[in-house]
Amino acid sequence: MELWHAWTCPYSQRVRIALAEKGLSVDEHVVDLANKPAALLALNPAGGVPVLVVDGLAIPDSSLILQFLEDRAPEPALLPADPLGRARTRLLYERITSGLGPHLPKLLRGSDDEKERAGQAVVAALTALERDAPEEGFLAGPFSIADIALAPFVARLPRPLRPASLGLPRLARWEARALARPSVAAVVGLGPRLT
Ligand SMILES: N[C@@H](CCC(=O)N[C@@H](CS)C(=O)NCC(=O)O)C(=O)O
Repeated sequence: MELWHAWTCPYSQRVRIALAEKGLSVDEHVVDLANKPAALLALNPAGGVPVLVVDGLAIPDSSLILQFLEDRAPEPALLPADPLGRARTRLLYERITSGLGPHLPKLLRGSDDEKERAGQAVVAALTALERDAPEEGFLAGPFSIADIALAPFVARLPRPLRPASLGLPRLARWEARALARPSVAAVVGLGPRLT
């Protein structure tokens, strides 16, 4: 398998965390998004990362890649075994992705006005997540794709928008547990900054 990714792209980081959890190795192609190689555009004309290439099939989206990895290597599982638990976990994953994902680029690179509005949206999304966050363990019980979705986003937030600064105690404790997990620490804590 080949993975095209950018070090600081949270969606690429999701895939790298899942690969580490499952003990799978890939040939890595690190992309500078400001200077996309033609080979990436051939695989994904939209030019985005991550892209996982398996036996000639290019899978150009982190959610689809995580689903493929779960099918290819079901153990250790990143989804609960029961259908309802799987549905709950996937709903949480989608809520995290749609609640935070669109705001991060604006928070990091937007105008002052965009930053302000993105910050408010992030506070609203994290405050809503706090209501459902567990006292212990991970977001859906055992470590899962929901934690993999949220950890790279939270790790990129400026300190005033991190759960502890916002007075969200359950999410703050979750953050400490999630970022200390070896697969997460290795991916969100290290690496040259390209984007
Ligand atoms: N829905 C995609 C989103 C991926 C995404 O937004 N990737 C960004 C980098 S973090 C990207 O490649 N943007 C295109 C660009 O910068 O041209 C996924 O989940 O994989």
